[in-house]
Amino acid sequence: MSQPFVSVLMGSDSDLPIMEASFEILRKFEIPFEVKVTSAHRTPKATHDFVTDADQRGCVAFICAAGMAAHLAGAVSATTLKPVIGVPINGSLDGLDSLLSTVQMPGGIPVATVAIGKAGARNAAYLAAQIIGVSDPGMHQKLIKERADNAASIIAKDAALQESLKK
Ligand code: RP5
Repeated sequence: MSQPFVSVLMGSDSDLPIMEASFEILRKFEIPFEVKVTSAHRTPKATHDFVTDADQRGCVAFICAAGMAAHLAGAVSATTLKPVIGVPINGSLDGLDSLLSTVQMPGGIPVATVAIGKAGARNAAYLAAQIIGVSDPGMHQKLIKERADNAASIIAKDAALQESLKK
């Protein structure tokens, strides 16, 4: 891919149902992306090689989803200077294990950690869009419209609620 793109990495295919929420937002913003199942623990060398290659091919940001002792985002951040967004997957302990494993990085090797589960998967894609939007005015405009649409939908929900309460 010569266009800037986002790489979405998952520790296992069991993370896929959650990460579909990320793909949906990336598609909405027309951001090219690739998806790879690769594990910090089970395939460490393949993960390193994939990230190095994606980095050289022009990946602008990595989204890394993993559950349990979730070290994928941290391992990716250790391999690249591109922004790394970590999505904690709720595979066990309500996702608290993966949240702490993802967020508690030592100074100098950052992982931008989002919420556990689907909300995090969605926000990872929004954050990637915002990273692209810093230098892409078209993406910036799309984000402005998205925020306005989001606000309009909440206002509409409130209006519907107020109507239903009158009955
Ligand atoms: C993590 O272990 C994966 O990201 C997944 O969330 C979890 C369980 O993996 P599977 O046993 O379902 O392959 O590395």
